[in-house]
Amino acid sequence: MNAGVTHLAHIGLGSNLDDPRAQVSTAIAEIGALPGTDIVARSSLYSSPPMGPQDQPHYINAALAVATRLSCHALLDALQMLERAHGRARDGVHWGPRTLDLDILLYDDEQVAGPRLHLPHPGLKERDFVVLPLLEIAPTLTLPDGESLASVAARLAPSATAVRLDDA
Ligand code: A4P
Ligand code: MG
Repeated sequence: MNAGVTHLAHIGLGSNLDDPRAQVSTAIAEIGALPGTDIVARSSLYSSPPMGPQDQPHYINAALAVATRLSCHALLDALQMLERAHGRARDGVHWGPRTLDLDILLYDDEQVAGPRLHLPHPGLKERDFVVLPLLEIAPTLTLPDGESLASVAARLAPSATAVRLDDA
C-alpha cells in the first residue's frame, strides 16, 4: 500500500438472507470504517429477483463509491473479512443465497485478471442490479473499456428487474 495515494473504488453490495436491508446498511457503515477509506457516495437500496437458482429470496442490492488508500487486494481482503463477519457461508451453491456479498466493481481504471481478483468485476455489464445503483451514484462514469455506464444501462433497460426502493 502506498500511504500517499488515494484510489476511487466502486463496491457492489448484495444480500438475500437474515434481514437483507440491515445487512447492507450495516456493511456500508463498516466499509466506511475501514482504514484509509472514506465513503464518497452511496446509492439507494434496490430490490431484485435472484439471478441464478430461483428457489431463494429476492435480493437487496446497493452500490458505494469510496476513496481508499488500500490496494485493490487489501480492499478485497477487508471486504471478505466483512463477509465472514456477517456469517457468510460459502457452501458451494453457485449464485446461492448469502447474508452478504461484497464485490469490487471498479478500482480506478484498473484492468486485472488475477487468480483472486478480476477488475472490472466480470458480471458488471450484464447485471441491472449492479448497473442501476452504480449509475445512480456515478451517472457520467466511463468504464475502462471506454463504454459509458449510461450506455450499458440503456442496453439493459428493456429487461431490467431491479427496483429502487423509495424509502431507502
Ligand atoms: N473475485 C474476483 N474478482 C472479484 C471482485 N472484483 N470482487 C473472486 C470480489 N471478488 C472477486 O466470489 C468468488 C471469488 O471471486 C472470491 O473468492 C474472489 O476472490 P464469492 O463471493 O466467494 O462467490 P460468489 O459471490 O458466490 O460467486 P460470484 O460468481 O462472484 O457471484 P456473484 O457474481 O457475486 O453473484 N441476484 C440478485 N438479484 N442480486 C445479487 O446480488 N448475487 C449473486 C452472486 C447471485 N444472484 C444475485 C446476486
Ligand atoms: Mg461475490
